Amino acid sequence: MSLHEGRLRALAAARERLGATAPNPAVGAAVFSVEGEVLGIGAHLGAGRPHAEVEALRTCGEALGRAHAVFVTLEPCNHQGRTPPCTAALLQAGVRAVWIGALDPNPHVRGGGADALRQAGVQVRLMAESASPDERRLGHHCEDLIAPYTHWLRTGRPYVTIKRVFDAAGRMEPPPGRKTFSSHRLLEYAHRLRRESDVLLTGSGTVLADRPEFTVRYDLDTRTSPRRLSICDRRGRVDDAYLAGAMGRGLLPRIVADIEAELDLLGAEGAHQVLVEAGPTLTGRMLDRGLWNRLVTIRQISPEEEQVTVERRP
Ligand code: AOF
Ligand code: ZN
Repeated sequence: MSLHEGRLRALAAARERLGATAPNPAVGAAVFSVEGEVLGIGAHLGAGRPHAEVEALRTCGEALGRAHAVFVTLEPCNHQGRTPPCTAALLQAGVRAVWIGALDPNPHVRGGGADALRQAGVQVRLMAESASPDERRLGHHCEDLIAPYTHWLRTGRPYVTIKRVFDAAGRMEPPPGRKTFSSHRLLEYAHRLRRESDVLLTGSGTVLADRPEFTVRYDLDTRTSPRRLSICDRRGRVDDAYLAGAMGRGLLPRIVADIEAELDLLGAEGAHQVLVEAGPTLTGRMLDRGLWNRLVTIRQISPEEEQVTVERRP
């Protein structure tokens, strides 16, 4: 495996954890020997659990003595939080070079980990500043990976992804009796969007019309808390049986009157990413009020063909 492939595997390991680490970011790391052999790969499992670097060093096992360089998607922390500083763990393992995918946007951390490593004589390289196009691209992927975390730190609110589906006639609601996609690829994509979110947000209209299950297939057994399901229901129309059913499926439902107040509350609770799966009324209201960061539009062109477009709010 090449150095670059090893780094991509660290990025993939981090992506697997999206939606399971809040209020911490998803982070992945890879450990290399001086010859560039991959000795270990690890990811941060969630708040209160070991950081990615520590996990990656642990998976080296007996090869740990040969650890020479570490790639980490996020700048190693230099502070005592719920876990000890990663900079110390890297130094203790005898690591001589650290490649950083993205600086930590946390203002209390940013640059501190990189500086501490440099001061200890470790060669530190930021992917964003690399002369290699592959490394700069990797840096951008690492920044994209933490976009919800960065947004949450900056605004105190979660990053909002709106998913909307148009049928072949351009109507936004799914046709009666058809709640799901025909294409396996799209169904998987829709489930991945749910899995990567800390919160699912919908409206009473959708609940009453479709009684959606909001299950998250391919979920991680490492998630430590149930996923929040926020339901905008100003008129109190959603029945207790639906809420009880949602709890039975491992969701944590909450009836919401005011979307903006709910985004503030979710941010205060540490949620980084919200996925909106709602009907035209709530979706339209959130778009009109600019309460979104990413808009995923799925058009069903024919029963066999669907088209996906993704827009990001500048
Ligand atoms: C890393 N590696 O894998 C992660 C980092 O309370 P703690 O100890 O878990 O620290 C949380 C903070 O550490 C978090 O806000 C972020 O700045 C950083 N996350 N850092 O070196 C990791 N998850
Ligand atoms: Zn750390």
